[in-house]
Amino acid sequence: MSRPVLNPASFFRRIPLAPQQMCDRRTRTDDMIVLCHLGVPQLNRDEWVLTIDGLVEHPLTLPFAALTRYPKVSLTSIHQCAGSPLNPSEPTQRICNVTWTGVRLSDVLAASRPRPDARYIWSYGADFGAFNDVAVDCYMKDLPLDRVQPQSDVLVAYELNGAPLPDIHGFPARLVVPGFYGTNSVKWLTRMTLADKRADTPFTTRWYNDPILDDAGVDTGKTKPVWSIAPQSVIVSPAPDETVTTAAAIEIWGWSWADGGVSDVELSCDDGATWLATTVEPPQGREWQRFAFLWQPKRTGRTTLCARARSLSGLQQPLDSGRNAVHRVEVTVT
Ligand SMILES: Nc1nc2c(c(=O)[nH]1)N[C@H]1C(S)=C(S)[C@@H](COP(=O)(O)O)O[C@H]1N2
Ligand SMILES: [Mo]
Repeated sequence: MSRPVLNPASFFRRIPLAPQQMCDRRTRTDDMIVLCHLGVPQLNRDEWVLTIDGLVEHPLTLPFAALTRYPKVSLTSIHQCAGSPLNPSEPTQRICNVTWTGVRLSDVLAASRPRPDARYIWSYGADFGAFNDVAVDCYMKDLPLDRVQPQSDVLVAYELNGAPLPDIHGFPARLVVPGFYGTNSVKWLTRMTLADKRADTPFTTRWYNDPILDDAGVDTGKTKPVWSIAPQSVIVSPAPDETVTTAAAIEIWGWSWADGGVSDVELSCDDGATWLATTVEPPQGREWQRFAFLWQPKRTGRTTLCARARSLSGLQQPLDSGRNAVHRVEVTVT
């Protein structure tokens, strides 16, 4: 395929809603994160094809109409940008909760008959160019084949919130890996290659890799890919700098999420000195979970609210370091 036109032709992004604006359970498409490292390829759905090759018995070349003949599935999932790969431990809250529709990648892969030695899927986007002065032939990520067992919820998606994918979100089709950071959900998907090892490209082995620390917190010199979403939470209400009174109890609420779901969220109304249990919704598929706490403020003055989530797998949100560090909201009590 000849190279598509990119418009915009280089890095383009939109930061999503601030936590106090995340009032709706499902995020409107116009309020979502947009993150395009290399620009936005302008693709024609009638010319687009998805190639499946590498360690497969039966390579496939699927035009859009052939892709959509696989059973159609929809799911609502958190979709989170891990933050800038140039500043990976900066805490961010680039999160939304949206509905994707498409086909199961496992159904497509079954038709290609992966060979027993296939362990990873390398996914290629149609975008190309330079990011941070490093030239690449395309955006590319890899995924363990284990994540794509039969009936897995990894999708090749062609709709977002019930409408065709907008061009900035990957038109005409993209990968969606629910529970993994957004960086893994390759937009403008054109090729998937099955391989017996990880892909050695800037987006797979250089950027989007976190240092592995030992039990004492010391860097081991090894890294791990930014795949599974760590537990995190945001306080939606009250908003920063809001004034509350000792005269009435108010509801403090927000969203919590983690790959595999959240088991509990604790809240502190004194900047982490003491923690209280909140009421958290049970996990519903891949969606974020609302937590709430009825707070009766007692002392007047400035105070800091913070929430910390724990995943069902037992990980807890760190107080101060890392992309998922707790979100703090300062309010005034009168
Ligand atoms: N082809 C391609 N896919 C991509 C990217 C990209 O630059 N090119 N950015 C990734 C990153 S870092 C994120 S957070 C998500 C953002 O998806 P969205 O813009 O549809 O919200 O897309 C991912 N997929
Ligand atoms: Mo991202």
